[in-house]
Formats: sequence, C-alpha cells, structure tokens
Amino acid sequence: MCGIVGAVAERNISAILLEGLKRLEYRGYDSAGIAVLDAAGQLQRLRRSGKVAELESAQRTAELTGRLGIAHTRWATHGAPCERNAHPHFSGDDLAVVHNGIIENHEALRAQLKALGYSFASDTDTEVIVHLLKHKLGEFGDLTVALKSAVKELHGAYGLAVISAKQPDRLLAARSGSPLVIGLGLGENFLASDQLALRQVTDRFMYLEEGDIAEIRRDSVQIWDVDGQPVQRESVQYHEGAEAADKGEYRHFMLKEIHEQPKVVQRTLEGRLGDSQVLVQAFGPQAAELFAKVRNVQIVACGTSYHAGMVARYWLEELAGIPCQVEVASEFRYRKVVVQPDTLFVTISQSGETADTLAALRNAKQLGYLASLAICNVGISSLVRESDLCLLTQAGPEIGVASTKAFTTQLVGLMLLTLALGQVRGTLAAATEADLVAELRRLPTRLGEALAMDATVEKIAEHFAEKHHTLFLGRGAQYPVAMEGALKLKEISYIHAEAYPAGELKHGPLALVDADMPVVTVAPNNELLEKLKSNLQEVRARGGELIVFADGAAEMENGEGTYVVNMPHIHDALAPILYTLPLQLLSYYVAVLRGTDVDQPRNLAKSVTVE
Ligand code: HGA
Repeated sequence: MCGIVGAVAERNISAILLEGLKRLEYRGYDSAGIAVLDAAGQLQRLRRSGKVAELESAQRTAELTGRLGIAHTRWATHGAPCERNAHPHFSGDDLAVVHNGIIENHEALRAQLKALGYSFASDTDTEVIVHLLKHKLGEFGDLTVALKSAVKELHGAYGLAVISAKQPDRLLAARSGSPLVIGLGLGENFLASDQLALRQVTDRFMYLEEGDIAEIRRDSVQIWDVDGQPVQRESVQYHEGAEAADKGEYRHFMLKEIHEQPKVVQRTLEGRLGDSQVLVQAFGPQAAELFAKVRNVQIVACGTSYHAGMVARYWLEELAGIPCQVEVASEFRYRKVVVQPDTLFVTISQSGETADTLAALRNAKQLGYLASLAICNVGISSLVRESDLCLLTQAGPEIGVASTKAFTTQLVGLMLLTLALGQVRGTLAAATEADLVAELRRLPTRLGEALAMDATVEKIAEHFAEKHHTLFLGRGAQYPVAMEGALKLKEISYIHAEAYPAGELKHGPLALVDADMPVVTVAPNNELLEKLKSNLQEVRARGGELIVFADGAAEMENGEGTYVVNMPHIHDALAPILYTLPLQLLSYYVAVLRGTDVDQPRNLAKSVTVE
C-alpha cells in the first residue's frame, strides 16, 4: 500500500527519494510527498495529490536539495486523498514523519495533544505521531529517546521514518506491523518499505523486525529490539532481480508478468520434484512428520489468493483425500471457529504482509491447529516468519496491481502441497503422483503455448470494449478460475463481471442474459464437459454471446455468437493453471481498449497491509 523511502548521505538525495517512490508507486498512489533538510538547516517539503509524476514535475520547479530526507506515496486510510493529508507530516517546522499503517488510538491521542496546545493541519491518523514525538522531544531532548518513548503510546500498525532539523545527523525508523528495510551504502544509508525502492543505490539490506527502532546515520546503523535492547540484524546481499521494476519491451508490467509465467512456474518447481515424486522436504525439515498427522486442511487467504485456495480444495479432496475448507481471511479472523483435530492451517499471500491474512494466522495460533503453512512470494515477510512451514512461490516481484504470475505460482505451490500430503499419508497412488510430476515438468511449455494465443485473445477482447456486464462460468475446479477471470476484468477494465458455477446459471443469473451480456466459459475436456455444453446452449437460446476457451478435443465449434478458442491439451488436474492465462490476457486487452490504467487501477493497491 503506502511506500516509504528515506536517505542520509553526503550527496543530494532528492532524486534518489523520487526514484524510490516511483518504484514503490505500484503499492498505493493517491498522493506523494518529500521532505529534505536543505543546506541552511531548514526542512523543506513538497507534496502533491495524484501520482509521483505530479510531485516530480513540481520538484523540477522547486528544486529541493538536501542530504537527509524522507518521502512517501500514500493510499489514504484516514482523511481524503488530498495534498493537505499527504505525508510527510510536520510538527512545527523542524520535525517530519512519514507513516505506513493505521494508528488505532489516533482519536484519543489527538484529543490529548490538542489539550496540550498542538494544532492539526490534516485529517490523518499519522499526524498524531509527529506531534506526540515533538512533545516527547521536549521532554527528553534526544530524538531517538523520544521516538522510543512515543511508540509505546501508539496502538495499531506502523512503519515510520522520521527526520528532525535539530538532529540532522540521523534518520530514524520504527517498525510494528508494517515492513521496513535499511539499505546499506558506502558512507550513506537508506530506508524503505520495500527493498525494490533502493535497488538503484545498493544491493545490501538489513530488515527490521517487529518492534525494532533504528537510528540510521551516514556511517552507522544502530537497532534496538522490542524490549529496547540493542540488537544486530543480519545483512543480506541480493545479486539478481534489480531489473524487476523495469517494463522491458512490454507496454505494461501486467503484460510482462503474464508472459513471465512459464519462467517463474519453472522456478517454483525447481528443486521440488524428484524423479517421480514431490520432494516433501521442500516444505521444511519437519514437513514429513507433520504432514503424516494431517487429517484436515483449512485454507485462509484474500482476493486472488483466495481463488487459488478454492482451486486447491478440489485438488486436496480429489487427489489427497483430505477434507478442506477455504475462507476469506477478513471473515475467518472474526468468526468463532470450531477446529477439527489435526487440521493444517494454510495461508496464501503474494506479499506475506496482507493484514487480514496475518491477523487470521495470529488468531489461528491460539486455536489449536496442528501447524501453520504459508504459501508466499516474499521470503522475508511476516507471514513466512510467523508460520511453522512455508513454500516460497518464486514469482519474483509483481508490480502490476492485478495479480497474475503470483496466482499461477501459488497454484503450482498448492499442487505440490496436495501431492506431498497424498504421498506422506499414503492416500495418493504412486503412479498418479508420478504422472502428475511428469505433467508438472511439461507445464511451463504448455503455458508458453497458451501465451502464443495472445493475438487471438486480443481480437476477442473487442467484443467487450463497449459492454457493461459480463458473466464467467466454470464447473468444478474451473469455477474458481472463472471467479479469478471475473475479478481480473473488474479490477482493470472496471466492467462489472460475475462468476457462477455453470450449473447455477438457470437458478437466477440466466435472467440477465441477453445480447449485451457476453458469457465467458472455461471448458477443459473432462467429465463435466457435456453438462457444461448444455449450460452454454441455455445462454445461446437467450441471444447471449459466448466466448469459450476449450480443449481442442472438446469438439466445440465457432458458430453465430459463439467464439471458441482451442487450448493446448493438458492433464485435467493442471487445467486450472493453464486456463487462467487466456482470462488474464482477455482482461488485459479489454482494459487497454478501454484506456484504463492497467498497472495501477483506480482505488486499488498492491499489498493490502491495512484491515
Ligand atoms: N493511515 C495513513 C497511512 C495509510 C497507509 O499506510 N496506507 O497503506 C494515512 O491515511 O495517511
């Protein structure tokens, strides 16, 4: 969601801060701001509503320069997305703060601070932090000591960066519930909410942990843990992936990420497949022992990751014979859950910082689940750190807000889990596992074949450009694929799209079908095909236009109002992964035709780190 960048150096850091913001913009972007300490020792601030480009063009005129500074892209939670509410927030003219997260006791703090004479210039929860800090500074004199004391009074979630004109030698950071990473340079140091922002200046990073406070100077970094004890955090060096924030030859990150899927699926499989079996240790050293005890699976996730979980339910029950429940995290976390004995609690999240999913995991830990497992794309995330086991999806950084490669690699991870559980519990025949392992090895090639249909799908997109509503249909494990297809179309083209299990059509939604309501269907060649074909007849009989992605062997033909796209043949169990691709391409090309902001759709943000 929001992004933070900070720097303390001997050179002018304004351009570094702005470049960092651009790299973080995919996370949230209703306004942006920067504050630097200028040569005269004054804090200078520039803020703009809208995108970082607005701030950048303002900076061309204002020319803020300085060697110490902080910057922020905001995705509003408290107060409208306008310049007045954009970060950095100031107390007086010498103290500035940027904040990711939510301060839950902001109303009480605001009342206390007002009573102390502080006046507020914004409607944000964040502004209480800067005035509280100012107050503590008056009491303690030292900025670091003041911050340590101030955070004790904050309830909720925060990642903070702080600078003061009175102590211009340091950049301060505090983390609780919102990630922060220090970028280590030579004679200069940096701070960001995501290392991607800093790949332009360093490849050495130090991740802050929950409750940490850091004092970052040009030539030193000091960290205190949640108990106020000095700690050393390990530094890590990255060698590849710096190009991830670059669109390359593609017009949008989303298209680039769609086309990366054969490669990243290959990566997700690497080191996890034996000759004819899944390598159970890929889930961690204690996985085999734990998996042998599993009698149920509870999956919890949000958005696209929830759809991945829904597909996995079909797999777990059919292939591994394990009962499985799937629920959205925002519901699960507030429900009185009755836990079946020996249930494995599985979370799925691209970022591993999704607030609802993290909260669900934390609740689950009190409820007596057998163990927790995270399927996640970010190794150094809270979700991974707080789970007993994890499987990293290896999708690489995903910049497009609408998830694509994160979803398909999650599905691959969940298929590996299904096979591992079936293997360890003896519920999956060795021959079936060997068959599926061989199919998984062929999967990247099949995905490449599906993507070669790019131009065909682009043509079909023309049917949607003027439409306002669409239905997506699927049966069995293709129903969640239809849900994901509908979500993608909604997210980036703003066309209203609903997904139904095809058999439900006649129980209501058929009333909506007419010539203005295209119906998209995914139809692999499985035992549900004949039933699906009848459902499609029901649509044609009402004049509805049909777009069908079907296995070549399904023998479905183009006809009036029916457009069939023949898909490469694939093992039925892996069909949900393959059939996702044309639906991603379809929403992409519809969005391009409608001229929407594909990579940064309105009102949405990438990793949803607030409730
Ligand atoms: N609560 C702050 C920051 C919001 C945020 O972190 N969004 O992801 C605000 O509304 O400005």
